[in-house]
Amino acid sequence: KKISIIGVPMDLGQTRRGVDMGPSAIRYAGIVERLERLSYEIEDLGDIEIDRAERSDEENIGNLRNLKAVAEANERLAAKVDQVIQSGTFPLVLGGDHSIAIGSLAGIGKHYLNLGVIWYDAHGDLNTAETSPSGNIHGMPLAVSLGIGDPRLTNIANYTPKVKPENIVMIGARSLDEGERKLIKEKGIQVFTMHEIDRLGMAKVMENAISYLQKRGTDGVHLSLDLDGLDPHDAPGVGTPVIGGISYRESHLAMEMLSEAGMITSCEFVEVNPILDEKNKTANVAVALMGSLFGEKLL
Ligand code: DIR
Ligand code: MN
Ligand code: MN
Ligand code: MN
Repeated sequence: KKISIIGVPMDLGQTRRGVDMGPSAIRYAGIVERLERLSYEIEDLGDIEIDRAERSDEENIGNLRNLKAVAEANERLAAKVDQVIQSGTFPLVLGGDHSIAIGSLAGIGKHYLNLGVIWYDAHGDLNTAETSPSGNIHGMPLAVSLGIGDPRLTNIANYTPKVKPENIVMIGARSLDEGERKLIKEKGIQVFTMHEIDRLGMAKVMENAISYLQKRGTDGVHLSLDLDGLDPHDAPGVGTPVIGGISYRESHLAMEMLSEAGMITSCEFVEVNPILDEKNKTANVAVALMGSLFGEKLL
């Protein structure tokens, strides 16, 4: 059992500074020790290089902020993730803003015939340059991975799409833009919004999510966990907090159920912003959730 950690100090996919320090904050919160205690062998591959000098107005191409630098970093991330999977170890990617899911999925997708994706997030991340209210690429990675968007993003690692719409499950959505809602309906994406979590409870939602992906016959499942999926009370250190989110306890239950299902083959934890945080609370939450995901038990 070996896990390879890849840090991605990316903040160019949005405008709040500080999320580039997410990987450090998560390391300082003790991720390596936490997973070693579960008797994994941990290899920390360090950070992907981000060309932060590219942050300038000339880099906003159409409605795509910092397009070139985001695309280049994601190419590097895709190559690294690809390498990790080839070597037979589990890729654990630490963000950075959510635009890095483009590179993670580009590196992962080619290794599976029928990849599943769990998108744990307050948002849909299904925007394109045309539908985005912000121009922020961190609001676009799921659309990009479906092959929808600018070719400089959708063609990263030289293939597209990375995942099929019917193999995606979204959990925790409570802030969706109009174009995102349209895409969800058009593509038939499975969404468990906060309404379903309130109504059915997290246990039932996770049972349904897991059995949905099993019935789809997925041969691997990537977990993309945006810390803003949690309620800002439990995870305050995020750039786009949305009130009324998933609780700390519900999130632990979700991770424990994924661990029991034994279905997760890669994951990323993104949007931890230490500048906006309270004494590294959000990075600590991220590490605690990774503990549950990788099999920690109370007894
Ligand atoms: C918004 C915010 N939907 C956008 N998206 C965020 O800019 O596209 N995703 N924060 O995590
Ligand atoms: Mn997100
Ligand atoms: Mn989000
Ligand atoms: Mn969004």
